[in-house]
Amino acid sequence: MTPDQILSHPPRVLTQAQRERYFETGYLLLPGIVSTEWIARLRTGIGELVEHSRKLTESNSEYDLETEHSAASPRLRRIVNPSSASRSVWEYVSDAVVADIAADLLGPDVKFLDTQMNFKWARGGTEIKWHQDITYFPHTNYNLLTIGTMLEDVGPEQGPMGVIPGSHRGPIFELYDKGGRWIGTLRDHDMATVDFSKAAYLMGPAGSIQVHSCRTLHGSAQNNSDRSRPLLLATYSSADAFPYVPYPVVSDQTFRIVRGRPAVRAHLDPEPCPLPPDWSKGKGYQSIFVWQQKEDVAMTGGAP
Ligand SMILES: O=C(O)CCC(=O)C(=O)O
Repeated sequence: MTPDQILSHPPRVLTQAQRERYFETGYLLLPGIVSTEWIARLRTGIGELVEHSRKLTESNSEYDLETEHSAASPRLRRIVNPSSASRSVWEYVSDAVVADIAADLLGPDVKFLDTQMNFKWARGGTEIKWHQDITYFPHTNYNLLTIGTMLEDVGPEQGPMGVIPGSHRGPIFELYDKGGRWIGTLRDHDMATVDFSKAAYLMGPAGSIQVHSCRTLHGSAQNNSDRSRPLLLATYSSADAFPYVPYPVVSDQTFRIVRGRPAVRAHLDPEPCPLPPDWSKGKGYQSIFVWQQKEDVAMTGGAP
């Protein structure tokens, strides 16, 4: 669907002006839109998963731990697909305001892809370097987005996520170094082409929502403040977008239709997208942090 086709459907929760702004800028910030009841449920659900992490001494496919993590003092970078482990998180992302926002921006037929719980723990929570999400999971079209729910207040010193307005209409960058090694972030010479003075930083009280298009350039700094910045991210596509390489973090919820109906045809956008490594090979997909921080074996891409 084109933006005009999406906008021709009546909205569920957003105003027409908010929808138009999203298509214009590639992002949206909705301060304090989620109810305090939902935020309390999500904090409880995520808190239970953090409790579970006390038993872990190293990262696994679901829990990405900071090196300082311990049973006495958990420190997590991320939980992968917390919606698989927490009923509250799944009910929230599949049947609450976030799914309606996705329908307002993707069209009435919406497919759920994954959730990521990014903690950005107080006093050192890791930087996320600049990238576009679509290069991690190319689809037949670009109607994909990620919705972040702020579980705590987010201010400038906590490493809020920054976006480059309008970058969703610009080039899609390759995320390999010159040796063909996946780095999951822009190369220096591509970074030099971006005007970072235009960055908008997404902040607000707990219960605020941020949305970014899969093509929008974004990143966030290390959190050196005394307050963590837990951000629950949910990624969706229009039902007629299909991945043409293995999706990085599949759960039994991935590809479920959460609004409207399944597509009977794929929508094909003619603009090609750079390919990620083959996530079905080797150790497969681990975490955005692993490659950006150069912590593990190289994944390479390009022709087989
Ligand atoms: O948590 C953030 O600040 C950025 C999230 C992000 O870009 C990602 O997880 O891919």
